[in-house]
Amino acid sequence: MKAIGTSCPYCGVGCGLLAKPRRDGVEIAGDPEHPANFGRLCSKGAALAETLSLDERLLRPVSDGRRVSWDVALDRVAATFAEAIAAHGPDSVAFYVSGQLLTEDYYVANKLMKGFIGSANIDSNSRLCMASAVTGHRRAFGSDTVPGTYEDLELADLVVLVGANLAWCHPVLFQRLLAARRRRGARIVAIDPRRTVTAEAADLHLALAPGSDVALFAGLLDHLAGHADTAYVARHTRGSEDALAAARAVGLAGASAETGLPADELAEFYESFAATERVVTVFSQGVNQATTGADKVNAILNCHLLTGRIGRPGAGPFSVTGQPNAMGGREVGGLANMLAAHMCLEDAGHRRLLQDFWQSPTVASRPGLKAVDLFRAIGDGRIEALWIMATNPADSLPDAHAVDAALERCPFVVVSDVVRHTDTSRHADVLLPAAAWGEKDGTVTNSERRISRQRAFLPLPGEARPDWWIVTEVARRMGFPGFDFPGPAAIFREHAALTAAGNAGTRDLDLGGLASLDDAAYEALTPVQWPVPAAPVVPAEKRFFAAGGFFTRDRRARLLPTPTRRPAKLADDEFPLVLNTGRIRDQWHTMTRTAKAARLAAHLAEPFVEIHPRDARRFGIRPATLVRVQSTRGAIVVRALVSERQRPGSVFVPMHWTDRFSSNARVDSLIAGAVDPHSGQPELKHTPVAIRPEPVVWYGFAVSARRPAPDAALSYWALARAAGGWRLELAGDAAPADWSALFAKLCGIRTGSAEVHAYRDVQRGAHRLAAFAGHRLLAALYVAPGPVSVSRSWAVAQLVARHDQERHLAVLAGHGDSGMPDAGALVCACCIVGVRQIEAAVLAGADSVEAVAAATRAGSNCGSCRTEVGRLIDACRLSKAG
Ligand SMILES: Nc1nc2c(c(=O)[nH]1)N[C@H]1C(S)=C(S)[C@@H](COP(=O)(O)OP(=O)(O)OC[C@H]3O[C@@H](n4cnc5c(=O)[nH]c(N)nc54)[C@H](O)[C@@H]3O)O[C@H]1N2
Ligand SMILES: Nc1nc2c(c(=O)[nH]1)N[C@H]1C(S)=C(S)[C@@H](COP(=O)(O)OP(=O)(O)OC[C@H]3O[C@@H](n4cnc5c(=O)[nH]c(N)nc54)[C@H](O)[C@@H]3O)O[C@H]1N2
Ligand code: SF4
Ligand SMILES: [Mo]
Repeated sequence: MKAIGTSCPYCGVGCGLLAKPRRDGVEIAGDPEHPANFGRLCSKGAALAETLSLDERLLRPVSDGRRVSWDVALDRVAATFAEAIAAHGPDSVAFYVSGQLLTEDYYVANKLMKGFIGSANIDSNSRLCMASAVTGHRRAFGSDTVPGTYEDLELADLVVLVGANLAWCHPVLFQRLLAARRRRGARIVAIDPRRTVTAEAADLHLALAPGSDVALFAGLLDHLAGHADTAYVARHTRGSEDALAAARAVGLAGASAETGLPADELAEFYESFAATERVVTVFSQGVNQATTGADKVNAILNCHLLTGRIGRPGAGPFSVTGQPNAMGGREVGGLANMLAAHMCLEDAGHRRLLQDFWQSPTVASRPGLKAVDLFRAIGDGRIEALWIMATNPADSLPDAHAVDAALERCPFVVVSDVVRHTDTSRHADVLLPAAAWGEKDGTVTNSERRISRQRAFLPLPGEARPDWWIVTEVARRMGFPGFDFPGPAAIFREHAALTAAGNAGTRDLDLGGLASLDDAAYEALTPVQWPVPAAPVVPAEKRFFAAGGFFTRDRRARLLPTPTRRPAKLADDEFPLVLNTGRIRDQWHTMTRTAKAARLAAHLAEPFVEIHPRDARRFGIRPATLVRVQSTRGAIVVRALVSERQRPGSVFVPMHWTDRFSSNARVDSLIAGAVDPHSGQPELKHTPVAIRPEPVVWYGFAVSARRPAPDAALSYWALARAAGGWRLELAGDAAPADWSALFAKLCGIRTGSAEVHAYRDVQRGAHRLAAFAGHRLLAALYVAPGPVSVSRSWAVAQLVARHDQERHLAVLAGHGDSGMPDAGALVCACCIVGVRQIEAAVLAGADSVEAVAAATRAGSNCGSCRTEVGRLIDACRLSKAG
């Protein structure tokens, strides 16, 4: 069969893929022609084929826990929303949507809420992600415009990465940047409190105090006062005097005091910025997710505006988007304070234009509730009906326990998802089965404003339906005209036409040139960067603002004074450490899809807290033991990862683990949910916490062919896929009366159908049990008083090995004496290469990342692990030297 061109459902880099359905599955490869990735993929993209199975999928509508037909489910949703609106008004209902919807899905959801229900209560998980960037852009440019393109990262001589762990979160873009640096030499500066893999690859790492970015960039602006592009500033901007005055009050000394960075380190950065024409500043969640997020953004934009370094090849500020369609969501206005097509809610002319275009009874004129406030309103009983689409707020919103309580209290909760069981769907009255990636059609827009098609290459399974269809069916059942779309192409045409309506160069987003695509042209659409006006006067510009032309009334940009402010809550005696949260390389958000791929679980298989050795000593925490992390809002229990890369005084916990995969590791249950006053984006990277050892008396590790059923009586558990089955970490605060009974219950071993071997070392307090059915290992459990030292990859390999009597004993012994080499913890997820294999290659003489790649293939595909490989080479050298 022919390969079908589509795009990746994960990050905002928006890589193009080729999907080739085969008899035994689907083959996924990078699309060599796609201008985002030119054929490259990262570990998550490369593992997509392993996430497509239908197990755990939601395939039928469910109402009050029972399977129902689509008609019954849709009628109930439409009737309940209509009743709530009739009884309590349009603001008594809300949609909470996602940057993972396709543009067409998003467009109809926004149209229904703002144009027909008549409320602006539609907000998105983009509030947790891009809101501060949107606010910063609109305050400075008069529009939510990302001026540059990916190519700029390759053309720049200085790339500043602020609060962006690009190596793990935008891996293909990072690989493009590193390749360009190798080719033509460029300097990379990373600004992040942690020494991330990105920071390690940088030429300079500024490990600033958490939350101090405004001061750092105010100091830079002050330094740049003598390097301004005076012509650009005079012709195209306003506000530089006030911004510079505020920056002068900070200065180098203030920046050094606030960031905790030595003045000479800062000065080195400031001078290289001042001396380099081609500078790109890339920023992400270390900037946006803060109560000072919008000001951080403007502090960065100020520096580029003052020097006129914007919209030119290799120069500009660059907000990278997280989700595959964060940008598309902003285009259709899917946030509570925006209208469709980059129009403004506050602008009566825009509202009139929209109402005329939609022929709708109304258009919302007041901003709706932003995500965090929306869930507070739900908790207070102010929302009668809520519809959640393509997001998992019980895990990803701050104050997660309060979110649970709010969802329980809400009279009517609808969830559209692709997965049957999530922490959010457990609160739903109605569950609607959405078509997943690979089954649905539409468009997404990536970080560089490039619109790409997602195409179906699989049939719709069960009764799953695309999100746009679900929304339009409900709209029609509510009696609204304007939702009779035969398919996504027709929705896209309407969206494109709206962006051009009454535009005439007054709005940045103009897709007029795509408004009359027929179905065949839509089907064949190749990646295209906007703007795409109907009649381009000059050859379409790839970048914005090199010659001004901002979207404020006077067409000038604004520099804003950004006085420094501290985060909402600082560490104190009771909560002495600052909790930072974020992502790991191989998982996507709440793991509903990436957790299906065994190789993605092999990199980091457990929730953890990264702690600096000094803090670990101070709080009595030994490596690999369990730690309780406590805040004013809640507590979680996770594994200690003691590491020099962490900043003393701060700890880091990944955002990914949910109640589906661990006993108690939802990090958002610790976060209070203070928001930026301008953007409404919550402070997700700065929560005061306390840590202490979790009192457990035994630790366990199990592998099992069947999905284990961990028990609430355990102090801790974490579950992950493994080749041929599952792996489970566990721990308890009291020894069970009967280890065999615990083992049988955990791993579903039925007496009589399995041969169980047990081994006990009373002196060491160790227990080992293994169950076999003939040549097959069903499950094995290793228990010790401290963290279990059995090699995980070896144990996992036993699940698919053939076993005879002798090897039964080897399994119990917990080591492979049968010639099966132990690969160690996985480093390269693309080519499945472990730590031990890399160490062996280094000992055999491979002394560079390239040599290791030649010997083991590690790092030869997406390259995301190359920094880790480099670190291993250094470590081996050190240990050889020592
Ligand atoms: N593997 C993977 N990739 C992803 C995702 C995923 O789930 N997994 N999700 C996607 C999404 S939706 C998003 S939004 C992006 C996010 O991409 P990133 O923003 O790069 O990722 P994060 O890990 O959330 O945070 C980035 C960094 O901000 C740092 N930071 C914390 N506080 C501060 C501070 O005060 N100042 C500065 N300068 N830095 C700080 C953190 O230490 C962290 O290293 O990733 C996208 N890509
Ligand atoms: N502490 C902390 N919290 C954070 C962050 C952080 O850095 N730290 N980051 C924040 C950010 S930037 C983001 S973007 C959010 C992400 O947080 P979420 O959006 O909550 O995370 P996901 O796991 O991506 O949730 C997507 C859901 O949609 C479902 N889904 C997948 N495809 C489809 C589809 O086609 N249709 C439908 N209807 N459903 C689908 C998935 O199964 C899943 O349940 O988390 C935020 N929360
Ligand atoms: S970098 Fe990776 S996750 Fe992001 S779009 Fe490309 S393949 Fe997908
Ligand atoms: Mo995000």
